[in-house]
Amino acid sequence: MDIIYTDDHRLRAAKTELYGGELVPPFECPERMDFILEALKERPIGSIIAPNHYGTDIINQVHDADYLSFLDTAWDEWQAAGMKGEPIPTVWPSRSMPAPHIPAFIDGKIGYYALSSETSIAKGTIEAVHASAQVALTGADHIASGKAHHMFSLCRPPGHHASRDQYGGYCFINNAAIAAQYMRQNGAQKVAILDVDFHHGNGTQAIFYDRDDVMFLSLHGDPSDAFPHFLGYADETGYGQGEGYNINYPMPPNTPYAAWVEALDQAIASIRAYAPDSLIVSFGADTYENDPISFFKLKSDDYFDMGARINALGLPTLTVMEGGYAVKDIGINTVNFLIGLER
Ligand code: SP5
Ligand code: ZN
Repeated sequence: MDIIYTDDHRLRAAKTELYGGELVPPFECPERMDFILEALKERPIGSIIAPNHYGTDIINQVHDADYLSFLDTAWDEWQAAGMKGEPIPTVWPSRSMPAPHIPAFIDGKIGYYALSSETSIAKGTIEAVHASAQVALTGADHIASGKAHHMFSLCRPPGHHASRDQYGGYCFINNAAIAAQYMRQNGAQKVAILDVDFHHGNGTQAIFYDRDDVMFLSLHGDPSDAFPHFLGYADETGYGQGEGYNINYPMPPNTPYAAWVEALDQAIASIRAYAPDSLIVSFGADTYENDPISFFKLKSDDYFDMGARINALGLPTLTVMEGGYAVKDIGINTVNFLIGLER
């Protein structure tokens, strides 16, 4: 399996994350990629190739134009307003203030377009975000054109928390969603997205919630106990045409692989019944027992089995990198998954 990767992710180097009431160095850091590249060097599974450039057409189909232009200028506007730290929202259009107007000043805009406050925007963020999107589109192209049966888009920043018009959870452009949209426009009638990151893929769910041409399935920490808290419950099953094409598997703290894999097998059975032309896996290594911000108990060897079970579907499969913050083991766990996928 070849790997799409670019060093441009390093342009995303925020200094701060709001965590536990303090500003700490971001969990979602450039070193995550270094450990994955290192593990791929020790156990090579294919060539590492640079992304192609597909422009912004597909991105514009998935995200709103006003949101994308906000991302383009957020850092500059924050700077121009004389703020000292990194852009973090402090006010939202909450239940008592629905938002018929998009404010002009950056403090208001950032609250409008953010779904959470841990994710600082920084100088270079938007460049890295667009590079990550091209990494996803390149992987989608290799699968859609039939050039490859398996492909790994080593995206950073991740994407699954980003919706049509909101960023957060370390995500800005939804890489898996644009990959799915690309595949739909290039031969695939039906695409399934299986999200195995520890966190619910709220952005991906929201983007495809009313569609039956892209099925979304997510295994994750119960949102009652875990980020993103407000989406990812089992009773969210899709809307309109999309009814029945969204499936959530929330699981409690300390879930071990033995229990997690029962949900995986159910998800795999639903994907098989849907019979998509291709599969996208939103892969996060934050299900790992030592992840610093998550609460599942998967062990490194479990990732082989996870990959092998998904591969048994026999579908052309694009794996897109999402989260994983136990940095020193993220490479081992990710490469274990990729090796399992080719078993
Ligand atoms: C892509 C991805 O994995 N994004 C995750 C974003 C999570 N951000 C909020 C984390 C809040 C964690 N609180 C955990 C308390 C653990 N003691
Ligand atoms: Zn995650």
